[in-house]
Parts: sequence; C-alpha cells; structure tokens
Amino acid sequence: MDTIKVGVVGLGFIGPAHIEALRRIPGIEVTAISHHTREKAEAKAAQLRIPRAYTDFYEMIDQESLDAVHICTPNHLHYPMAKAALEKGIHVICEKPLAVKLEEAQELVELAAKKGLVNAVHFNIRYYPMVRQMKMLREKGDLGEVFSVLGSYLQDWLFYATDYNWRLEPEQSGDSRAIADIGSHLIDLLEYVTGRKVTQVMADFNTVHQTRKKPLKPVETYSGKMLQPEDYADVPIRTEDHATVLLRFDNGNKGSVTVSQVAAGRKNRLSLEIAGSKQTLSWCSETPNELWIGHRDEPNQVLLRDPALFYPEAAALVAYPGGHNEGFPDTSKQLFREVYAAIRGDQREAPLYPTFADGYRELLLCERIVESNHKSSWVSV
Ligand code: SOE
Repeated sequence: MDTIKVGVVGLGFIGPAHIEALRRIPGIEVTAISHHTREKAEAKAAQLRIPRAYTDFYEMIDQESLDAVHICTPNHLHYPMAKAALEKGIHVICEKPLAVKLEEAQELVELAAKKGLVNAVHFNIRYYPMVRQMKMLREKGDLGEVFSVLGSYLQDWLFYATDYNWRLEPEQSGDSRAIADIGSHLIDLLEYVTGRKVTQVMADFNTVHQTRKKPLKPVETYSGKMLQPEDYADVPIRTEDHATVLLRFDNGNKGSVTVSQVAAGRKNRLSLEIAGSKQTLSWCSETPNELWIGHRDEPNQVLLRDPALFYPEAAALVAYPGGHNEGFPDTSKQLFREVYAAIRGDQREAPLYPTFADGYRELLLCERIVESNHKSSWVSV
C-alpha cells in the first residue's frame, strides 16, 4: 500500500480537525468527503481542496476505492456507517461514542474482528503526551495503589437556553448528552490512566434548561451565535446539561466525576486527579503541558512536558523539544499515526490506540450511568 486513500463523513466541528491531522502524516490522502447538503459538501471540499464531495456516505464508499473512513457525524449515524464500511472491507476510525446502543457497539466489535480490519475510536485526550506520562507513572509504580479519583469535564458552549445543537436531541445523540458527549472522554481516560475498572456507578443528572430555543435553521457546534426571537421555537429538553457520578473501583477504592455543559467560563476543561499510595497526579486539558505531582513529605512538583524527562512511551508522543508547546490538534495526529501504522501492517498483539472494544467499554459504562440516574440507585457494571 503506497498512498492510503481516506474518506471523511461529517464536516461539522470535528471532521475538518481529522482532515488537518491526517494531512500532517506522510502517505495519506483524503480523496473524498461526504456532508449532508450538496451546497455545504461542495463548499467544504473547495475550501479544504478535497477532490470529490458526496451527500451520501453509502455512495461515497461504493464509488471511491477507499482504504479507510473517518466517521464524524452525529452519534446515531456511527453504527450504520461503520457497519457498512466494515462490510466493504474498509478500515474505520469512528468518533466517540462508538454507537448509541450497546448491542450496536457489540456488533461492530465482532464484525471488525471477523473482517480483520483496523478499528479505532477517537478518544484523542489519551494522546496528550502528559496523559501517557501519567499512565506510565502508574504502570511503573511511581503512583502506587490508586486510592481515589476526582474527575471533571466542564464546558460553557451550551450555557444559554438559546444555545442549541444536534447533541441536545436524543434521536441524534442517544439517551444521554453531557455523559455521551464529554463524559465519554473522561470515563475512557480514567480507566486508561488508572488501569482500574469501574465496577459500580451511582449517577445524578440535571437538566438546567428544561426548555431551549431551537433555531429554525441548523447551528454549527461552537458557533456562539446569539439568536433573536424570530430565529427559534421553544422545545422541551430531555438530555442532561450536568451529571455527577460516584464510582467504585475493582480495588475497593472510590472516585467521582462531574460533567457539565453549562459552566460559564469553562470552555473545554477536562481535569483528572488521581491520589495514589505514593503521590498524587493532577492534570487539566487547558494546561496540557503541565502535571502537578503532590507529595506528603516533600515539596510538591510541577513537571513540564519535556521528552527528556518522560518515560519512552510518553516521549514517543512528543514531536518538539520541551518548551515548544503542543496541544489539541497534535492529539489526533498522534492517535492517527498509531492507527495508520496498523493499517500499513505494523500489527501489534495489543494495539496501543483505542479500539472498538474500548468504545464498547465506554458505552457500557455510559448505559449503566443512565440507568443509575433513572433508578436513583447504585448499578453494577
Ligand atoms: C463538543 O462538546 C465537543 O466538540 C466534543 O464533542 C468533543 O469530543 C470535545 O473534544 C470538544 O467538545
């Protein structure tokens, strides 16, 4: 395989980010895109200099000889599109959450294995070098036993009742919204870094805006557009703006996470603090190149991102020396580097990148969290 040919479906907020990251990896060409209206598909193809534009994903995978597809559509389309691509023998990189129902995710895991195709979920937060360093500090024993976990993921782009997006609608997002949209990253990350499995959850959701102003025309994610009364209709909201979840881990210890999409001033802030028997690690996505390391008997430390100070597994995700900051766009590039190495045939026994099996695991936790909120009781995973 010389140049790997790729198609991308869904050109809202994250699709173009996938394309930009792919263009930073040698030997990959995005030859086609698919988007829901002809006008927008052609405009995006012209803007991004992509040879061909489609409005029908299934036509795109029929007509193009693609090696891989990236699925960046609203959540409810992930399953049918991933299934169709796998059936045609195309490798799939899918946005999170992998599907809206657990059975769908299960079917995709099995189908990808049966076909022997590379399958990945875009849990890109794993690819901040400092996150991998945290994982290595745990694996190498520096952290010690995990005593407790404190996580949060806070945003404000849905703060006002006039803020609207497809993620607010269960028909497109699934039964949950804040948990499915941003909780998915946090839930995946905390098991990835701690190496512990969540065994039980107790959740409490809140929909702050019971009614929102739905625009009469679609609004893009993060558009920040202030709507006027003539632009919208009042609609009831059935997905959560905020959720708090208590967690029990397989080592008997505990944690909690809070997610909110109505936290003014918190633009896109994931924070993870793990207290271990030897030290505490605390990291935040808004200052991703710093790790706070807490000690009981000596001064606390701040580790700055520097490959020379990292374990080799974390240094492998760093492209520039210390002091040359890397951020959000670099995470997708690093994730895709590992995925495309596998597509080129560098098959490891256990892939480092997040696979459909990880997507299934996250969805399982998400479903149990929704169930727990519904029943107002602890639910086993
Ligand atoms: C919107 O909440 C969103 O775009 C998420 O869907 C992404 O996963 C996150 O990276 C940024 O915010």
